[in-house]
Amino acid sequence: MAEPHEHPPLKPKDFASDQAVRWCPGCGDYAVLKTAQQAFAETGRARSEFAVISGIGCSSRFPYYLSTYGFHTIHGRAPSVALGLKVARPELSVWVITGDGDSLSIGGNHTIHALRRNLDINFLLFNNRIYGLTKGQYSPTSELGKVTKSSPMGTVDHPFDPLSLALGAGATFVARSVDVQAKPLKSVLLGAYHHKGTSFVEIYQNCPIFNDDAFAVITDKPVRTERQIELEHGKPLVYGKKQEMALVLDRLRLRAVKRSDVSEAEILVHDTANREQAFLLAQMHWPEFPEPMGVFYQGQRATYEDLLLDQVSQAQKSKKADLTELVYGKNHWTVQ
Ligand SMILES: Cc1ncc(C[n+]2csc(CCOP(=O)(O)OP(=O)(O)O)c2C)c(N)n1
Ligand code: SF4
Repeated sequence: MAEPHEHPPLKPKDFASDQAVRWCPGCGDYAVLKTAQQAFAETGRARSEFAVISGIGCSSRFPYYLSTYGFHTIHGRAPSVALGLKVARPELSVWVITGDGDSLSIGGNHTIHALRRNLDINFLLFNNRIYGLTKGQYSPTSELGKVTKSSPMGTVDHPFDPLSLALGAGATFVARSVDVQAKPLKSVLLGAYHHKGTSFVEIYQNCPIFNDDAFAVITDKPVRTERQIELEHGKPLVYGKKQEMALVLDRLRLRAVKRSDVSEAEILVHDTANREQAFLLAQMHWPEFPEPMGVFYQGQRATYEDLLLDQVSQAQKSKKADLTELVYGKNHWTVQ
């Protein structure tokens, strides 16, 4: 992440483009767009220092609506285009905008390798558990048994858990938020922006047309505090209307218990540096557990572009390039 350049402070509306936003009324993408514009303005960076890369899907229309640089690329390939751009222009703040179909189905391979490489990019996965743009087929995050146009008898597919996948692939910043919960979403987006390395943020996004209320059971206002748990580094993992519930570790397994049934010392404390704990948290789902929101894991390791660009500069210093020597090196032969 490069230092901000000098320029007058920008407002969220400065990040809005002149394009008419064409999502269905009530689509969760509107809320994410608004929050992203706020977060971008808060970074203090110029619009020309952002590049937003998307694949194909409703969510992938995002770059049109931001007054930044951007590409609307091909289905599932946004991570690869982002990689090329970040290596060529490492000073840019690069964001990948993708859907659950785009990044986990056709783009699954590109996604895992981007995460493994730890490029300094920010990956926003809009998870609505459906293919929105192609009108409602099931996706790799649709729940088992989901009835859709492409699975009239219910899916027989076991779904991906995107955050476990991201942790397993080696992402160094892994977080989750909800489209309409603007404050925590903005905080996660800013956390991703400031993190050096690949940030992976899953956003629970409502598609009212093809999969309405997919997350309502945990995102509806009246039930939110009982069914979500806010992750805060150094804070005990407690939740509920009166913070009366807690998480404890029992023989390497998480257990949700009444706070009054355990001592305070037994309650698990959130540690964003603890990857093993993050894996356990990523597998928590309602109704057995509350669903965690916020930063699950944040670690540090060298980024792909830094390692690669170091190597390039070392090679440039070491000797003069000789293409003939490279082509006719030790291992060549003549076919007669
Ligand atoms: C090579 C290719 N295969 C298939 C498609 C059809 N297609 C377009 S978008 C899409 C899935 C989009 O779903 P998701 O990524 O979840 O995004 P959403 O529209 O829900 O935001 C598919 C299969 C395509 N455009 N290109
Ligand atoms: S189909 Fe769903 S995801 Fe796509 S714009 Fe409409 S509401 Fe949004």
